[in-house]
Amino acid sequence: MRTDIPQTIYRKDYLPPAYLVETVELGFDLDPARTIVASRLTMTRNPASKQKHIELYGGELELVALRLNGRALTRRDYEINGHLMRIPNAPDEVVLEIETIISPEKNTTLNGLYVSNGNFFTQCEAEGFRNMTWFPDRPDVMARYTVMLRADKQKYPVLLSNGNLVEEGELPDGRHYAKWEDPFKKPSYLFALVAARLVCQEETFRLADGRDVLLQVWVEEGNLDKTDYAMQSLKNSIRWDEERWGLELDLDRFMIVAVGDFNMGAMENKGLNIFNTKFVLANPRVATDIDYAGIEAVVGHEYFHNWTGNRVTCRDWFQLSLKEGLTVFRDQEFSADMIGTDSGRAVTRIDQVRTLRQAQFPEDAGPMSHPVRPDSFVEINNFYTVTVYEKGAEVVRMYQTLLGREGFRKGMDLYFQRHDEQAVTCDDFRAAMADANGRDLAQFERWYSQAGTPVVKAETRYDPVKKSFEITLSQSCPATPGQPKKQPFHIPVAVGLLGAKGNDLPLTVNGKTVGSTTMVLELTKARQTFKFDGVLEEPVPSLLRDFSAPVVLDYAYTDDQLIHLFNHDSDAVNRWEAGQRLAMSRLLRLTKAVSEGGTLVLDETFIEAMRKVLLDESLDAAFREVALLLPSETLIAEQSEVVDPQAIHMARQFMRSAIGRKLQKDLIAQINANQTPGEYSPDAIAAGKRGLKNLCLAYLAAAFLNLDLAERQFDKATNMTDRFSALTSLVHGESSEAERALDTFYKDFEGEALVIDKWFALQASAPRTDVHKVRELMQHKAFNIRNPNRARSLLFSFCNGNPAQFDAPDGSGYAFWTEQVLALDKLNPQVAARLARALDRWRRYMPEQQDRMRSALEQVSASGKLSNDVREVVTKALAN
Ligand code: B3K
Ligand code: ZN
Repeated sequence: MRTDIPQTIYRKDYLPPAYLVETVELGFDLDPARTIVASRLTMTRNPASKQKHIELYGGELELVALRLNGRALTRRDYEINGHLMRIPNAPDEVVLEIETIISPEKNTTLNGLYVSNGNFFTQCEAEGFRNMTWFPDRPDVMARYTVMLRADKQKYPVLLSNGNLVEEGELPDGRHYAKWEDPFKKPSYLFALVAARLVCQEETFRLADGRDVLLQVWVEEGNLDKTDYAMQSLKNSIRWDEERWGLELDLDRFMIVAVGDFNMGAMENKGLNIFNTKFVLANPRVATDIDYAGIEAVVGHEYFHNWTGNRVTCRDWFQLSLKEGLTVFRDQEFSADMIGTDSGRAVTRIDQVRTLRQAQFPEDAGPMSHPVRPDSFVEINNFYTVTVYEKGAEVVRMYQTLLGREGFRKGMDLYFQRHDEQAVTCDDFRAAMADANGRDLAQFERWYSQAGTPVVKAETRYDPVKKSFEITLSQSCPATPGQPKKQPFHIPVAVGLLGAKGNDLPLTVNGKTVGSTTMVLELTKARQTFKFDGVLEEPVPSLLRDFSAPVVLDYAYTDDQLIHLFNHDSDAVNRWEAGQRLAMSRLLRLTKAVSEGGTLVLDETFIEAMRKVLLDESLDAAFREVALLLPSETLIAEQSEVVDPQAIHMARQFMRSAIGRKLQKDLIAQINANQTPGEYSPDAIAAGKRGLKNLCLAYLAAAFLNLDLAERQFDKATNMTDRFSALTSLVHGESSEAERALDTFYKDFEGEALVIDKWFALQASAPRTDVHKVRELMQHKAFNIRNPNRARSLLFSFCNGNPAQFDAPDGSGYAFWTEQVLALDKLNPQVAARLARALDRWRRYMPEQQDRMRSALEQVSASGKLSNDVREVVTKALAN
């Protein structure tokens, strides 16, 4: 851990590498305490560079030997400055041999080579490779790798790396070896090795071109009953990539390995994806519908990286969204296509919008706000954000909205044709889209360079004489750190017009009928007016259909208009959105009433709108569920002028219990109507029914009604979705059975780490759980702060998921946060920095609360020994 002032890296400073690496031969003599890493690099001077020195990066390494073209180098032959080694005056052709010693068992950062439950794993993105050996560890250095692994055969019977296994055999002293060769050039961040005691489910799978490939899912013994869904998802991903994009698996073998200690979801290492167990292991007993959906999405995501990320990679880390935004878009489309129905597709789209608003809009409005392609960073790991991922995916989606599906596919084809096996930029992607379609997408660049969430204000005017309808759109974008003024974006705004009967009106522009009842308006100026003719009645506009751009839409809808849209809009996203607007205006009013000690009332109009959608059998259960879900406390906070977390919580609880009380009969009827007896299946229809049923249960629990239903469901459930939902209702409904149920649940699943994570998370986010209770839970024998999943399940669930308690007026939550950020930072800076972001929005609170939050931030900042990761987050939070 460094204590010096962290250095900021700027995108504008990019220089091509001085040397290119042709081949990398790696040898690992694996030992938890002392692993010897030998590397042999063949390098050539890069004609595109003016620099003369070889530059290598290294972390905490013991350097044992360094030879250049056979000659041992002494300390006078190179300089080391922090993490950078320079070897001056090297010839054009170089063979560099390096030997280092590292101690994987001491590596608690889970970055580089580390030990988890006695097994070896690596994580190299973004800059973990340098924690094993000195290397030009940057994504634009792509090389061919050969890897020799040696380890004790008893303890580590399985030795895996990227590509193909070319040799294996015995060694003296009970050791063995395996040699792997990756036929493709790759950057170092895609390197991986696993040395472990694991078992696998495997299958041969035939690709579209007739080639047979070997697919494997590796897990610890005892988890083989939980690999089917990951395997099925992998096969679906391979097929889908062939069918939708014409992209085929380029290897003979593709492996997924699950590990219990992992900083994020999964990693797309070439041919050897390493996964958090959370996104591999599932059976009906231990996994919920949401877990199943997560596995499908993440298995897809990592697989799709094989083309978008691995075959075509990023020139530098500022271009991260080139691979992440695109790959999220691809996994979103995959999940939608797997459901297959229009309504299922709509629900997945609504989920994406919810995530964006819940997490990305606040990020875009806070101290860590950055463009999709950032201009600078201190610690790149802090930039694996919802902006780079989810907003990045929205940016990619907008190309498709502007160019059409076919046009977008043409752009993708051209992108691969031009850039296969290259390290490129977001501009290259945009150029491929533009050139393949003969379109000028120059202005579209601003989606990459300007941070902040644009606001699109709409004003409309109906002329009953001329039968015309005008929509005037104006755009603005709030200032963000370092960007006081913004230029207009190129924004696709999809619109439709609803008639009085709820039907879509035909659209006519300049005398020509538009072929569809939805039209994409292209807003490129600060203000533009679009005119529709032949509009025979005054319409209700349905604006930003399918959430066609990641913006805030500002339009003065009346309640009547919203109810009309909520009942009729053919665009499911806007139908849902109308309901959210109805709920939000009431939640804000209720919050104000709580703050000011006024009386709380909820109007019948709203209740009736909710009842109507609940009972509308023409709608899928999954849609009815999302339509009935209220905006979260975080979302209400984002819309409040000044955040009062306790008032927000009470207002929302009031609304939930009012729904429970007033719709009691209908909720019970829906619980009965949406049972899913028989064998469990995670498909969208069945999951949708469970989702709706369990939401009904939750509304009743919020009103402290019919808790016997939850009790019975908890005892009788045959799958985790129903069991855990019932448990949640018992805990949130403060049932006298809650404690018993929590105990039973713990005992039943004691050996299932992922289920115990749920057990912690539920308690951490329960309304009654205060900081004392969280501290008590930290003393539980199953709590372990070193395991990221466990830390997230308790600490993050409390700090991010229980605002009314975390933001307790006495500041106890912030004191706890300070302690935990500092404790985690000593072990795992990446995880610590994520937790550090819980105070990002401190400036939006009441002044006294702001003081408490600021002083917590200052306390962390004053700690001398901070990682760059946490340092960057708290410095930005405190900056003016
Ligand atoms: N590319 C990895 C994320 C790596 C995060 C490094 N801090 C997973 C993914 O997006 O697929
Ligand atoms: Zn990714």
